[in-house]
Amino acid sequence: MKIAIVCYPTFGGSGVVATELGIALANRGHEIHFVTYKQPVRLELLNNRIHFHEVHVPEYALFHYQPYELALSSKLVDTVKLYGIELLHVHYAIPHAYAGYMAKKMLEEDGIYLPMITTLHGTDITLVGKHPFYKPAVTFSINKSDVVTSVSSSLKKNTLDLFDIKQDIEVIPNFIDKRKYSTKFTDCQRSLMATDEERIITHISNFRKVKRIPDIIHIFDKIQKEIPAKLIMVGEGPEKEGAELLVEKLGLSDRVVFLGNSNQIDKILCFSDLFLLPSESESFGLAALEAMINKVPVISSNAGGIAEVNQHGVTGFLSDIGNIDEMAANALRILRDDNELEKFKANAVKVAETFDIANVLPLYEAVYEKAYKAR
Ligand code: GMT
Repeated sequence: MKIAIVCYPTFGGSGVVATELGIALANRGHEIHFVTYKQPVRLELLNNRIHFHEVHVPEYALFHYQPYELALSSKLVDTVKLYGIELLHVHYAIPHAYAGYMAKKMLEEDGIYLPMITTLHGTDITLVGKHPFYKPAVTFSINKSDVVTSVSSSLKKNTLDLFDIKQDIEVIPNFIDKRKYSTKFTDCQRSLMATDEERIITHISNFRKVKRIPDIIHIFDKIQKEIPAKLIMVGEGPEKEGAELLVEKLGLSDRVVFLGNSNQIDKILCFSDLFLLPSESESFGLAALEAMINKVPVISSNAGGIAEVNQHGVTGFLSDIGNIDEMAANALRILRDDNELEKFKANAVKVAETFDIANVLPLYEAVYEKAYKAR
């Protein structure tokens, strides 16, 4: 099939999922066209099955806000006509489902019917989409999608609770490609980060408020008072500066490393002993799954869909949002004892493997088929 994928091209989970899905579909023989404002960060190789079409939004001084949705829907119309695209998959309702629907309607004027799949990722529903300013448009564009999928049961429930949805929502979980992890890194450079005695704790995110970055630092503070440890903070975002100040205030500067955004997270996770994800809200927690496939147990909150990934007492532990004492105590339960750590590491990878793309890709192909046949 010739499929256009619309996503945010950034380090955020929705962009990562959309990109990895596109690459996997191309490997299965589909022709994939990414349509977005920048080449997705995880997209390294373009070839005759993977194309990238940049949406340009010219700056015009009259506009207080430049009309990205308009440019995106026009680009979609052109791309569909030029390449004979048969199906549109938009990731993130805002504004992609809305722009996709406009493209659909414009194409219908020319007798072209383009089925549209919308995948909900979380923030488009739980944080931004439910705001009264956006709600009518988000409800409309979800209801006008030919197929709607959500990345967890928890997100499906939230969507049905928050919006007046007339559509079925199919849960298709996020995934990893276990083949990528089947050969062990031989260059896992742990010694660059910590001594043999130290445990390495990692957090990866876009440092937004929802990630509760100060909780991570306080949890780590409690851990390092009991055992030798280092904290590696990967990513960029609005909460980073405050986090650096907090680290300094708590006298932890020699134990906490801020690495910024990275395309090498597997290499960082490769030498990590524990992953922290105490988020306020998380539809799925792709970062936790990526940690688990790298044999890293997870200490997390029980927000949203995290419990569908991190299994309490098996791959790590879950606590109520903000319960940093319990999170630190559970982290120490895992980290203090080599045998316990090994047990959690083995469980983490075992559970992560159930999210292998080989199990998930057919689910997407089935919904594509369904939408295509119904056109
Ligand atoms: O929260 C993020 O890190 C980014 C955000 C996004 O919009 O890309 O992630 C959302 O989608 C991911 C992929 O489906 C999920 O794994 C994240 O849990 C979800 N974030 C939230 O729900 C806050």
